[in-house]
Amino acid sequence: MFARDKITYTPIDLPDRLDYGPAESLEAARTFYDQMKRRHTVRDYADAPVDRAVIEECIRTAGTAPSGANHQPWHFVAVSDPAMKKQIREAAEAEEQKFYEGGAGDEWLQALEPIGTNDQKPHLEEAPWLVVVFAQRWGYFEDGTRFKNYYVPESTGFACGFLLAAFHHAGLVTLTHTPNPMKFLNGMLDRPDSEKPVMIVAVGKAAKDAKVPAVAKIKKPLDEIMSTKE
Ligand code: IYR
Repeated sequence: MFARDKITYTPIDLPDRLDYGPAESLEAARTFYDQMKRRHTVRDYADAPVDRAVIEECIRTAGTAPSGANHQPWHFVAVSDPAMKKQIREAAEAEEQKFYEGGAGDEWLQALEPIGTNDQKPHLEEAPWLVVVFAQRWGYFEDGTRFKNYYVPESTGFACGFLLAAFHHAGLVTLTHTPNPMKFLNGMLDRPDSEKPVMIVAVGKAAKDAKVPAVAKIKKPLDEIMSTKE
């Protein structure tokens, strides 16, 4: 367990400094953009295994994300057991049926039409791994007393972003899935009540004939997402 109560502020020299000049910075920024713009959310998975070691390294990367007071309020459950994936699929589809039958409301369903989603989630069984991300609303000291976590949704959001980027960098594709409610995942995956499931990330190799919705290629131009005050 993370022994937070014994930690006091001790400044150390910034490790791992990258002393890029402006040209190198621009080159690195462009290279990374070029890499990240090739990430797509994919629902069609190849019937091919992915080594657990790859999943572990990507979750390690997610664990480097910044977090409120460095409490790292997250836990990742990596599931490859076919029986458990089937159970997760069935529970998720039961929730999604209610959503798509009208629970979502007309406006939401209309917004999803170009994405082509429905209540069927075969990828939850077909992807070789599901990584279920839990947010820890509070933690425990070694003596069992509780400590508060801060900026929990923001922190887990950062970790999820790092996770998706890491999987993409490793040549894998992902689908973020958020059935609502997701409480069934606590019981299924033996996680305590202090944790809230935030996302199921299906991950694997893309199927040969994988499709993505055309609309997913339309990204807002820079002048729409950025303004400057210089
Ligand atoms: N959770 C549902 C619905 C859904 C909602 C949004 I917002 C999306 O961008 C995609 C799907 C589902 O997974 O189908």
